[in-house]
Amino acid sequence: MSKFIDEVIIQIKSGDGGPGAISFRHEKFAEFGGPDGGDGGKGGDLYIVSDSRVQTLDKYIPLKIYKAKNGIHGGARNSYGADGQDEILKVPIGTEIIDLEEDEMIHEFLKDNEKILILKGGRGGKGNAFFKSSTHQTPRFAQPGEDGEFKKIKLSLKLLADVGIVGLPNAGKSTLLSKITDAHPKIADYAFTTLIPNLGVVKREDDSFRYTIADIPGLIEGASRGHGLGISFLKHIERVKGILYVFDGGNVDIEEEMKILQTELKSYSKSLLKKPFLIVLNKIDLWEDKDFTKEILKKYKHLGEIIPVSADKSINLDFLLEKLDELVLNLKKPKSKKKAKKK
Ligand SMILES: Nc1nc2c(ncn2[C@@H]2O[C@H](COP(=O)(O)OP(=O)(O)OP(=O)(O)O)[C@@H](O)[C@H]2O)c(=O)[nH]1
Ligand SMILES: [Mg+2]
Repeated sequence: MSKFIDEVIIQIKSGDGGPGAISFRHEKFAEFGGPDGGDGGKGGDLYIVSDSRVQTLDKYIPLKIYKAKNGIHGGARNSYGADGQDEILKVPIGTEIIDLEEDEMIHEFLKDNEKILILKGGRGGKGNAFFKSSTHQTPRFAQPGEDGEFKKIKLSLKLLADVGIVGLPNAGKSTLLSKITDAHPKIADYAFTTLIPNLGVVKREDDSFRYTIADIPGLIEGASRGHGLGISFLKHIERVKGILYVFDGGNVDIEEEMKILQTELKSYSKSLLKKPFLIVLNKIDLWEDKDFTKEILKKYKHLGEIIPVSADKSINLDFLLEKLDELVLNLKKPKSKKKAKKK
């Protein structure tokens, strides 16, 4: 899966109603039979449904028209035309539908299997049999079917992850994701290995509790001005409950790096800075001097809770997971708060 399309503009149309029929009964001994033109069928509706088995929007062809079928026209002998078949478009959970003409959001899919009626099919036209009355025995007209509706929409996918991993390139974000979730992202010793977001699931052994983590491309200073890979992928962490800032323990000025990351996050959306976070100091296996870890933790403790780990050598990852559970569940026990105060 190398493609990851998270935005596409398409056109959609519901089916036109089938026209009603104009027809007259031909009876052997009746000079004029009565009108017997049947009604046309209803046009198909257009639905969009969220489906957890769909991961991206890459099956949608930009600007293509996705159509429901038209209703069939009515027939003689009062036969009704068949209704047109509905069209159902499947999208990943986390997709927003935006009406481009009105410039407004139609719907945001936050759950699996939500089925939303976007465009209603046109009504079928009435056949001439419908228009017969005591004063009008032989109507020679029928109703046309009602036109279906049309819209130009944008589908925009924002991943629905509980936690987002943010860091400079090469900090070891993808390595961490591969160790604590079921994901297998590409890992390499150069900047911008990750070009598209990766999503992984953290699972507990008894399957009682699970949550998702998104690993996004590395951020650099000036990303908001288009440097590196830019910041548009930050939309994928807009909805996370918490952020994991990951730092390369080889570069010891965490404060400076944190400032760079937060400046870029802020320029995307201030709300990202309001989310709870943990700081992960990665690659501590590279340090010979174990006291160095203590020193660093003390020096930067004003930045927030720092968890030293080695993603590559799996050091301290269980502790990190415990902290992540707390972050996600927001289950900070009062006990641990007291402890923190004593220190
Ligand atoms: N020594 C050591 N190396 C690590 C550790 N974690 C990751 N690395 C190495 O650091 C390099 C970068 O790792 P990635 O996981 O690709 O880093 P990333 O932050 O995802 O990088 P981008 O996707 O480019 O932003 C790779 O060579 C990893 O093997 C660690 O705990 N210790
Ligand atoms: Mg990566």
